[in-house]
Amino acid sequence: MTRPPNLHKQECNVAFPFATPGQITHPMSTSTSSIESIKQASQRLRGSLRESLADAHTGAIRADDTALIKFHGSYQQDDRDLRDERRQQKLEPAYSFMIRTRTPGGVVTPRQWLALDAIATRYANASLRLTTRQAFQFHGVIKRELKATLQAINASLIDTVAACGDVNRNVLVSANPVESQAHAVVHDWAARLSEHLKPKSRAYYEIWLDEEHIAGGEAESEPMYGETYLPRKFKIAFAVPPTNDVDVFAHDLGCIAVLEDGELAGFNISVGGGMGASHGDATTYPLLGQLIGFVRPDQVFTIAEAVLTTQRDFGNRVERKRARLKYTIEDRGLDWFKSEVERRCGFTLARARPFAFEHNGDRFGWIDGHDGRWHLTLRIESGRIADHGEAMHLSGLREIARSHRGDFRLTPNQNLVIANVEAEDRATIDALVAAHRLDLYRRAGPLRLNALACVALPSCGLAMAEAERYLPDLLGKLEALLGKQGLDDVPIHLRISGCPNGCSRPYLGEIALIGKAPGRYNLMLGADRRGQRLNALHRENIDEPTILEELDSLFARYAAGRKPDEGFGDFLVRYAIVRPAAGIPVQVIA
Ligand code: SRM
Ligand code: SF4
Repeated sequence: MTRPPNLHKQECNVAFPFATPGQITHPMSTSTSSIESIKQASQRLRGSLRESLADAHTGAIRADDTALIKFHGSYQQDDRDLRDERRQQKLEPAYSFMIRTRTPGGVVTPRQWLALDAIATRYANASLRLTTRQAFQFHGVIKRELKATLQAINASLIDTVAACGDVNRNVLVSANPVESQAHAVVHDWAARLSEHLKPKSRAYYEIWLDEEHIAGGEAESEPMYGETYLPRKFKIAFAVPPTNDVDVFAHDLGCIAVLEDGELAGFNISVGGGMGASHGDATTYPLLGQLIGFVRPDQVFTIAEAVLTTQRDFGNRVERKRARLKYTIEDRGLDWFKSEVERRCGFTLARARPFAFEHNGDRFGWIDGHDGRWHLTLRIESGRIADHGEAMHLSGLREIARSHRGDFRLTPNQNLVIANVEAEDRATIDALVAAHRLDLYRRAGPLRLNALACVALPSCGLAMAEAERYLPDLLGKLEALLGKQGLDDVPIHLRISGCPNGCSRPYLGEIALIGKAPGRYNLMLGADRRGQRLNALHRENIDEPTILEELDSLFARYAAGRKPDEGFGDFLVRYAIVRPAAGIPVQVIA
């Protein structure tokens, strides 16, 4: 099996020796990364977190604990807007904690919504952030309230276990799983897999929920992960064609549902997708996952465990930047990887079955569930729910949650579905949506509806440029350019990330801006709208006037030369304005 050339990538010629399971070997160095030592010494993720939390002299936790707390679903951050000022005042940075939920497929009840809203208002910065992985994030929780916040989240029957860290993360599922019985079945498999792949350590329950301590952790074991867990994060998504809203090929493990006569026949399996890259480091690059075959539903736990443990045993534990599954497969070859996975599974994968994706966006507005229930997808810009001026989004959704009898579903595009609404409740919800200006989906054009932005400044410690805070302004300027060409109604997918790590999956945007420095971005172009072709670098390190000038001229060429229904990315590729690597064929026929 070979993959087409990837232009994001410059060659890395590191040859890995063959390791036996459990061995940690890498030719570049004989030492493991420091995070590996921290995990190893942590007594299964306990570290000195209790002591860190008890230390009232600082708003921070101990350095090693900053690595461990991620496994519990939290990151230590500091307000970057205040960094200089506080440095001048000789104060420590304004430390606070981001907390992320584990919510497989992003489904919560109205009661849970109200609890999350209350937590955001009481402990965080009065906003809920819907993520690209169907989770909620709270920002700005201070150390002395961290434990109470996690307790409140758990009291709502939502946890944050393994929401971050070197483990399997929140499992994505196509966001409209209520349209058919098979969608619901897929969701159920995903939720059960998420549970199955959770770490077994009781550290979380002891530290945050005061469960009795098991001395030294000896009595517990971590059979799937071992003492050092995975070399790096691991991500799974379940797609239900024809929608690829989960961007299934961006994940370490992708499960593409195959429905036959409306029933779930099984899943096509893709492996080795990932977005992360570092500027100027040619050994890191985004990659699409590759199909390795088909499994029945009852084989999905086995294949997931086999892929995960192969990565556990052969992933790079020295260079964290190359510790993702995509590089393990690049370095050892897909044929090797597939046979190792099959050996662990004890069965051979069947040939992948045909499937076709139509798009990777969300469908806004009301959708008929054809079972007497309706689903309303709202546009939530950058996934941020707060009250600002007339846009009283947090309050509005609180009001809706008070009367809603169905559930809420987060989409992998940072939007929100008010799902399972009885026909007679639609008018009430419509009125609340309009009263709180949650009706952007009615007012905005397709560029604004489909755009994604990562969090970036001020909370993200890795941001090099703005993303979420810049998006509304940028969209206004681009909408004006599109309007000039009569392209207002053409769906064009734009994604912006404050750095090359790719949290908004920007390498799958028809237009993407990747933060390089304050006010400066790399302009990437040419992905499709199905999540099946990566874009390519067009202009490097450019400022806003240059971005607008460049896109203005490309929009003009597109308006003049496009075929009916031809996407912007497809047009740019047809005209050889950008030359991305070949992607996954539109129709995949085994
Ligand atoms: Fe991400 C790190 C936010 C989805 C690739 N990501 C971060 C951190 C935690 C920064 C850090 O390490 O200090 C960001 C916190 C910002 C903040 O202040 O909240 C962050 N990532 C996000 C979210 C909130 C973006 C969003 O706007 O929705 C998403 C939360 C997902 C979730 O609920 O679990 C988020 N991150 C992604 C995705 C998209 C996806 O998974 O579908 C990717 C690309 C896919 C992938 O993993 O390949 C992604 N995040 C990264 C990376 C690069 C990983 C790599 O392979 O190199 C980092 C950096 C790292 O891990 O060292 C990162
Ligand atoms: Fe932060 Fe970079 Fe992720 Fe944006 S892409 S949230 S800047 S790590």
